[in-house]
Amino acid sequence: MIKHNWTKEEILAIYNKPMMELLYEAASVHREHHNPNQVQVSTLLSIKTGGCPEDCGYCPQAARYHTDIEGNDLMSVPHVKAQALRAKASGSSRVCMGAAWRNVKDGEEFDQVLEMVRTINKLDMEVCCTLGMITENQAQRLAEAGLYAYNHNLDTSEDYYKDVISTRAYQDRLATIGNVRKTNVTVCSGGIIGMGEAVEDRAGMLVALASLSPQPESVPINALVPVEGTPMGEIEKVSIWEMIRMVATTRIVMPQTQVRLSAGRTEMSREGQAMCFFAGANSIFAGDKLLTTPNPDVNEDMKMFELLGLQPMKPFVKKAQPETVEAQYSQYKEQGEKPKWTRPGHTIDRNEAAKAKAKL
Ligand code: SAM
Ligand code: DTB
Ligand code: SF4
Repeated sequence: MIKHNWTKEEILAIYNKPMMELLYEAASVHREHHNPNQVQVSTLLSIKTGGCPEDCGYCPQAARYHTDIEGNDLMSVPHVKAQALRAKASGSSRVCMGAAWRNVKDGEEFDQVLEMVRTINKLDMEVCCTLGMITENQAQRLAEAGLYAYNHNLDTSEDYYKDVISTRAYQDRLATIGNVRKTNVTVCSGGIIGMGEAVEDRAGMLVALASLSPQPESVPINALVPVEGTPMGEIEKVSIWEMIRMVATTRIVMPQTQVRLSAGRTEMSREGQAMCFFAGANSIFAGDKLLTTPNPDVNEDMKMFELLGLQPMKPFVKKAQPETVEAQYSQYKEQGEKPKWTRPGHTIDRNEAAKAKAKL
């Protein structure tokens, strides 16, 4: 039986346990539900980089901040296919395509993304997309193309979200996750630690994720990668112990979920990552780049796997491969909807300061 009604207090009590107790409990839950020697490996691909209209305080792709990233228009389908084949050859079972969009708009670009999904699914790899907010119809069209997972992070607690982003509301995130849930696409939703949030906010995010029914099939735990020019560029990096506590707590409250050790691995030693795997992490992002920031070298990761006796998981172990419906046979046509996603528009001082600095 999966427990969905975790309280913040219960989660905090787990998070703050003596480290050895926490590790023992998390590792025990992990073994009950998963093979502890298997780790799912995903490769990220930024199919549309930079120029995003949102003001997410952590994100180097927000157009309003001045960062050094190189922006790109939407990638072509053959380019994506070539990258997916490379990822497959290096042991990845999943490709996660990210676009710096606020939300998906029906039209040529979305059609091109649907073709990317069809192409990768036909390579017998799990396909994930993270494209911002989507409607139910858009989720259905992605499902029909053969999408395996949709990533849409809650990022932090509902309270702290207001200090991170002013261009959309927590409810919009939950609504998109709800739209994905109406299809057979699995849900990937997690967050970031080290953005200046309190431990209570980490627990608050886990309450929100664990209360979803069913719980997300995967939960990425990112450590903030502070990028110069963003409002969070100067924040001190989070300690490995906090990462281990967060992974272990996530594992305990969401026992069946794939817990993904996500951004921030370049700062972690092998020993630190091994503790995270012991504490229940069973997925990573591989490849020398995340979306715009560095990630450990694939060969180094494979050496780490060998050292720890870990094996990359095969695709479709947890859920069968979806079928791909070709565009001409599609049941779900574009509706040209204009959904009213929220724009709360409150002011976040550090976001405003970073924007003002970028203008100078
Ligand atoms: N635009 C889409 C959205 O926001 O959902 C998809 C791409 S967005 C870059 C995906 C996720 O990357 C964010 O939700 C956030 O959790 C993570 N992310 C972005 N910048 C990060 C950073 N500097 N450090 C850690 N995680 C980050
Ligand atoms: C997730 O939770 N982390 C990934 C993926 N989902 C899309 C993205 C991490 C991005 C880190 C900053 C960058 O490289 O731009
Ligand atoms: Fe845009 Fe996503 Fe970055 Fe926010 S996290 S600025 S929505 S790309």
